[in-house]
Amino acid sequence: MPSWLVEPETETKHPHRPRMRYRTVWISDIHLGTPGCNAELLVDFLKSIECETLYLVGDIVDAWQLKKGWYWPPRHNDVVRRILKMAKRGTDVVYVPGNHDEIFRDYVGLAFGDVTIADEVIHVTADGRRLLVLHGDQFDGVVLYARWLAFLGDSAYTMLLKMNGGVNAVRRRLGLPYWSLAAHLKKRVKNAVQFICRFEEVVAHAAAERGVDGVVCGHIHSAEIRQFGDITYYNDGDWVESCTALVEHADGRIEVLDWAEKRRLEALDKMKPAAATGRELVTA
Ligand SMILES: [Mn+2]
Repeated sequence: MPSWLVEPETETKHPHRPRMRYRTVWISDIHLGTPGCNAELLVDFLKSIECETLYLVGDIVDAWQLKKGWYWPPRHNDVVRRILKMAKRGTDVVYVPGNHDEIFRDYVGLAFGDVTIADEVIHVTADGRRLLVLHGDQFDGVVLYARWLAFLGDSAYTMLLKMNGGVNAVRRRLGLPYWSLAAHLKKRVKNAVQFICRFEEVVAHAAAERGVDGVVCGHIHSAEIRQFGDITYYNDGDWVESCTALVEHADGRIEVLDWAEKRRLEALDKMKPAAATGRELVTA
């Protein structure tokens, strides 16, 4: 076992703070190995929760960026160590790789210690709904050519889905940078909103075809809960731009948790004089 796994963690603030309990937690698009990753906030979040199942919904490690130039500060170890600690303490940790960590897709079906790796999973909520859990990059090609596909039909749709994975596998072998729809669209900001809408529709459509009640994904860094007919679309957001997670309560209720916002509000609250918030009366 590498030494950094057994060494004590770098920070031990709030050792006795009570943890928030959830049945399930979904996080994705952490992008460890890049300066954009909000590792401190994520460790703070993971230390604040307890859950039966933790889904890592892809792009946890950014292998494409690491290949370009190594970037791995100690706080990125803290994230990995915290997740492994949760797994060791009994949380069922399921890792569903994404496009930036697709190297792990070669290990689907295997378990690393207490962490299971799967390409996609069906999660059953406490109220009995079946949710398809996958990263979401599988649909990039479909989203890009959605308008054409309306004319070309289902076989073209299936072909595009297969091609999407193939294209990047070949690019990886040739040492070319990763091609992503998200990056492609960032250059054309005007289309970003339209793209997000279309992505949500395409994913919900795929879920409907699979006969599930809903779908949980990440990939587009945009946390959301939306209803498309009978299908509920859930996106857990990211830990680069927004610092969000999806949480399932004991009764099956699922909500987006905006951790950065929550911490911001708490900090603001502390700055207010006690009389103004009425806090004295509440705690006295
Ligand atoms: Mn992705």
